[in-house]
Amino acid sequence: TAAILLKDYRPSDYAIGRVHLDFQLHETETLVTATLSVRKRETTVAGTPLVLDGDELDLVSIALDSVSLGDEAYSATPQGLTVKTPPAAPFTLTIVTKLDPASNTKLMGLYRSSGVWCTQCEAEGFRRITYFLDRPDVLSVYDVRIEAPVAAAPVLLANGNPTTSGLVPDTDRHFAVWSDPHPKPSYLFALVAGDLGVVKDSFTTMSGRHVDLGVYVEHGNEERAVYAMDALKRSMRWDETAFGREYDLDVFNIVAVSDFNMGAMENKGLNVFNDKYVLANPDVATDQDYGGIEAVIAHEYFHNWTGNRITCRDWFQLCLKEGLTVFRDQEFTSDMRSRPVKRISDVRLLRSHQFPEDAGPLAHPVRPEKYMEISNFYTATVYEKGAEVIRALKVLIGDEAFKAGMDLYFDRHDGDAATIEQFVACFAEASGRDLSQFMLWYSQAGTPQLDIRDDYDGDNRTYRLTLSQSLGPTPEQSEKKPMVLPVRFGLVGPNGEDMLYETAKGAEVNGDVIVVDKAEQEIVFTGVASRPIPSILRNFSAPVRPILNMPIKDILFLMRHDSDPFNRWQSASTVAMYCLTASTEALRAGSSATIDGDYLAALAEIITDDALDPAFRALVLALPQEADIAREIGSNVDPDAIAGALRHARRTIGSKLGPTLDHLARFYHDEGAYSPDAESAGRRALANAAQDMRAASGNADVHARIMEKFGAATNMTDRLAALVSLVQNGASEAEQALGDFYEGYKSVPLVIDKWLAVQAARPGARTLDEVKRLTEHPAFSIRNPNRVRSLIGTFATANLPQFARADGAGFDFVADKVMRLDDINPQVAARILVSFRSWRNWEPVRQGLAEAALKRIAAKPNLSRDVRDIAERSLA
Ligand code: HT7
Ligand code: ZN
Repeated sequence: TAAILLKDYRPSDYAIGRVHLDFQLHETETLVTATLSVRKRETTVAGTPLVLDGDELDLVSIALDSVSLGDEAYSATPQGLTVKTPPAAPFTLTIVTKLDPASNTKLMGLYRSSGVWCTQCEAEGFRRITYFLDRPDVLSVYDVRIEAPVAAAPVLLANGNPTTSGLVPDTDRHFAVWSDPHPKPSYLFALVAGDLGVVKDSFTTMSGRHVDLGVYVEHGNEERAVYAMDALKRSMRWDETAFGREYDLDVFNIVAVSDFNMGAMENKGLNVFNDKYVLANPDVATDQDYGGIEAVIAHEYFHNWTGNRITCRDWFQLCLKEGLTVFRDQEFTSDMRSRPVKRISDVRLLRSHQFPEDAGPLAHPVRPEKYMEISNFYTATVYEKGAEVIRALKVLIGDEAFKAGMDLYFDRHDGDAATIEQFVACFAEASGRDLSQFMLWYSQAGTPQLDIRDDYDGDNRTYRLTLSQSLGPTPEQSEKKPMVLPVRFGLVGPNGEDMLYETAKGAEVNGDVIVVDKAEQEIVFTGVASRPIPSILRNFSAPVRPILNMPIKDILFLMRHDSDPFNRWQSASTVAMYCLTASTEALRAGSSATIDGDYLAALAEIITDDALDPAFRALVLALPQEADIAREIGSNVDPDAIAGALRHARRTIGSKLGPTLDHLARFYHDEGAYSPDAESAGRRALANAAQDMRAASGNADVHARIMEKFGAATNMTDRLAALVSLVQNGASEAEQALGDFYEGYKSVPLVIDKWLAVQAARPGARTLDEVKRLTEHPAFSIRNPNRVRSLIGTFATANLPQFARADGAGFDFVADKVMRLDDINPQVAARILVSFRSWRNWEPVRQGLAEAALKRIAAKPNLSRDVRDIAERSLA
């Protein structure tokens, strides 16, 4: 199959103004009758064939203006339908297709999950339901009639507002009709039919519109949907106050399903969710789960404006809705919780997921220009870097102009299928700034490196800051141009406060932002009383990789004193990384690991500083992970040496700061009733981080104490934290705890996911056999994406020493599973395969083994387009 190119975009020849869909749902098969109002576009030559997309479709009949089409008038395959010479005047096309949702294991189109009929149409799933112009720039008004057995599907839902419903006389069936007045692309279509429980509520919008809200879940889970409902109402209010955006239908429904390829889907008025992002109570959900639910509920709701009312012209513009909606959900969480803690968490996620993507064979621009399979472009680059680019734009033009630009965008493009150029033009207009160089953020792949050097001249009281940017080659992009980097900064004086200066020359400096837009810039500050320590890239103002060239003692100073919480955390992380990479090198050279005493002292100071938010302190205590260290080292990576260095650092901190950690674990351990709010979650995070570091000391009494806490825990956050500490730190109680956990939660699949993940991440050579055994466990199913991600995904991404074993057995296991999954669910298979992407960074033996595994996958007969695309790009 040929690649799709952005430069080949052209509008469709035909428009489809109205769509009427009739679904006849039966246990054995489903008949779909699609009645399409088709109109030739003005510029289309009369008689131009109408070419509709399909995917594995079975055509039953086709009629044009109610007259059956003869064989000579059309051609149809499972992959498409062409009406050879359509009339020049508007016409109606009636297409009947037959589907078998129960055998749809790809979970795209119409499928069944635990007996519930549900759909997933983004990006190209609608074409698995009926033949259509399945592209985001074809906007239609939909009416949907669903007919199903009353017993199997008492609940019948679709997009828009409900109109009529009733029993079908003389049958065991009923029907419901839904109408969505807002023109939408086919990827936002949704239908759900099943026997579901519901939590109902309502919301009054800022203009007084009454909206009925429903969260549908499996019977018995209603109480676990209450938090999701609360998050929904908070999201609706926040979008009104923060962005002036109001909801626009009479109902808003959310349905939780247990088989889902991604996190959730923003279908108009009918969001469908992976149940992981809906269901929560303190017994089964952790603080992290509550945070995830709040963020994903908000994200999908915010799509109503950024994605649904203003959609994408084509899939290359995916970041138009995803980057912007991630930015919006990040802002929501920052307002609901702690802004600095959210910023640090988001940057950690960006570094762990997006930086490796940008540095490897799968690198692509935030707006790609070419794809083989669009499902493979729902990436951290499109989502997370896409959000970072918008955040950088806000820093560059300022809050006021950013707000004016957003208002202009909503005003001007409501109802459009828009492009990134149109989006950025709104900010150029609102700010009066030429943003053509800024557009490079959308077209150049890779993470820019920002090299920082400085020099202080005491005699003249001048301080010189030299900032140079560079961007290495990425696939199909060898030459790069300098970008616009808004660099937030401060010059930190000896008392820890920011110093004043008289003038700054050599670059545009707006308040505390330096605008770097050339390959190298020297900024000269005058009137600087003494040598400052530069605090650069405060709040991570642009998605770049800073190279500090600073002595450790200066970074330690920032760790203790920087007024910017992000850079305080960053400095702690930089020093820890320095120690860990040095130790890794030492271990490989046959000497021993060490840890800087000054770092230990600064760490102790921060974690015991009661003036600081406990959640922030927990983040400072969380050391870089194995994958972070591997990324920092970059090439010739030996994961065993990294694991050794990390073990040593944790063991040293765990014993040297023993009493401090014990105190924190005790003091911040909450005995009261559980509340998922950010402050309580922060206290638990600090207590559990301290407990975990303490457990790393290997002290048997500590392990015994944690085992007690495991048994006595009154919420899942503390129980899981104890289990992880026991298993990760090789406690003799680990086996018992794992067994108890399984017995306690075997009826709750989402908790079993945690049980699977803890075992997949377990250190030690026995883990691979254990993971293999677990793939045969009754709790595991290769058909359920959550189970697959928890067991196989965790093994491949969160257990580097075992995934990248020196004997290649870890690579082989994951490759085997990818090939098996390829026949069942190619999207999930391709996502798991992405874990190989940094294979060229391993030391030569592992590199060879990983390459062989990738080649074995690439050679599999009937490989899906999804997996082929990832395998081939990884090997290129
Ligand atoms: N917009 C949604 C994307 C999505 C998706 C994409 C491909 C295959 C399955 C999928 N399920 C959901 C999710 C979001 O970003 O909001
Ligand atoms: Zn999204």
